[in-house]
Amino acid sequence: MSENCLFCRIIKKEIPADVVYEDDEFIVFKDINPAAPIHLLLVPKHHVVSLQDIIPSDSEWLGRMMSLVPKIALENGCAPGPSGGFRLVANSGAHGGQEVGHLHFHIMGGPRPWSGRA
Ligand code: DGP
Repeated sequence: MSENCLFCRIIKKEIPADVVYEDDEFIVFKDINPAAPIHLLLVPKHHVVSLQDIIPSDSEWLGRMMSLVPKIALENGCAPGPSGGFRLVANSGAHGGQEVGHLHFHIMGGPRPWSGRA
């Protein structure tokens, strides 16, 4: 946990969020500024700043995080199959457009049109 990290504070329930999924390792909540009809943030509970910090020994929990994506998307209204689907975005660092310095995946979906500029 990082004292001044916004997402660590959401994980600790110090700041409210619309949580749609939670387990021992991950939390998923609705983005406060949605760029699509469905816009969720999938966040590991331990503090990792961005994908730039990922090393090979992270592959197991990162694999579990990736494998949650389709389950979370489908359970929260993204339509299945080629006519449905979702967008997955991970902004990393300033040049990647990252604003919150705690690794998160944007999961966006719902009927088009929408910008998806997360
Ligand atoms: P990024 O630019 O990739 O770091 O995305 C950060 C996202 O976090 C952005 O889409 C807006 C969202 N966000 C920022 N502050 C809050 C908050 O307090 N609550 C929630 N639910 N989302 C937030």
